[in-house]
Amino acid sequence: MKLLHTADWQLGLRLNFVDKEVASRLRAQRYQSIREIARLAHGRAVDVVAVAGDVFDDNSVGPGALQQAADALEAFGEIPVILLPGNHDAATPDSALERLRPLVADTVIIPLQPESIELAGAEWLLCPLTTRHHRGDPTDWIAERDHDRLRIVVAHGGTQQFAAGVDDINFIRYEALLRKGIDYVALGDWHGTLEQDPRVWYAGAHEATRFREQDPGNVLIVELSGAGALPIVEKVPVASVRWRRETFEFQQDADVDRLAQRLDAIDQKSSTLVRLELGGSLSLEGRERLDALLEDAGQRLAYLRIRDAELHVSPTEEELATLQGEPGYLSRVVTGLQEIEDETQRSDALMLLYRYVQESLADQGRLDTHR
Ligand SMILES: [Mn+2]
Repeated sequence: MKLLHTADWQLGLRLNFVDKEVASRLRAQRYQSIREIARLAHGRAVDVVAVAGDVFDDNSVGPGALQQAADALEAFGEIPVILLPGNHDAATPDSALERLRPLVADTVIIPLQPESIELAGAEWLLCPLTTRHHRGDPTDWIAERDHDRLRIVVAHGGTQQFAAGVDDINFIRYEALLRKGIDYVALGDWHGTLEQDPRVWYAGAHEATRFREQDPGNVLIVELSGAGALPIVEKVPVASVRWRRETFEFQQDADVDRLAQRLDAIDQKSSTLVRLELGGSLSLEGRERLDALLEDAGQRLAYLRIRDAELHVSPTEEELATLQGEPGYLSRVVTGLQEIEDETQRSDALMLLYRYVQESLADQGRLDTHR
């Protein structure tokens, strides 16, 4: 038996922090990647595709999103596809998956209640969430093994106790579950690919949804040779949108050029989101060049998030001399600014003054040429 395990497609994801036009392009990409998954499923001759919850990002998705999902699902043809309701698309009265059902073929299986079904010679134990926050273990209805066929669980929820007190919501006690005689547990909820146990895996989101995720963008091809045998699990990357985290430290102004080269080396910029963490220090002029560079990069990348709280400006002697000019009011201002203790505030204030002085010098130049 060969299974393609995927999860957390989060179709309809809004991506509110991204420019509107880009966000709609990235949303479309989530459907397009489903067609890639279907191509892989046919190429590897898988018997069943299981999507372990959060097919939709939200139950409130409209008819357009439902139709796009239905159209993408056509690509699986005769291969059975299980779409499990997760916490984002729980089988509540407003269930998006329930509304999807009339739009898709009979080969698409949408369990709205916990149930055991026979498919491709195996028993499938489907554990949909029927409420967003299920108090308890969504797999606890599963009985002990009483046959020699494969037993595969498809469920959505957490397996690690992150904080005391909240760990009983959608919480899967996988060790107890495995003791009931389970060959493979296909999980969703955690957006990175993660092996919890040789028989218990998170496939992760097929396309990332945020920068913090660890190793998203894959699906799993799972081979199960028979009841009791350990599964052979292969991770296959499918994402077409990249989310990159970069850090960069400035020691001198010339480093701005190094950063420019590094940003330029990113391929497929229009479908790459970058979170850039900056540190170190630059002169006022260096910071000005950096800002121009970042503005340009931000327009060419799908999205650029800048974290620069640890980047400070330290004016050169020349810059200070230019700012201070003749002894007088401005000179006293600059001296005052340099005494600001908070590094971020001092940097911001000096940059502001620097830009003001640059602009006023430029105006002066324009006036001079008109004379
Ligand atoms: Mn999810």
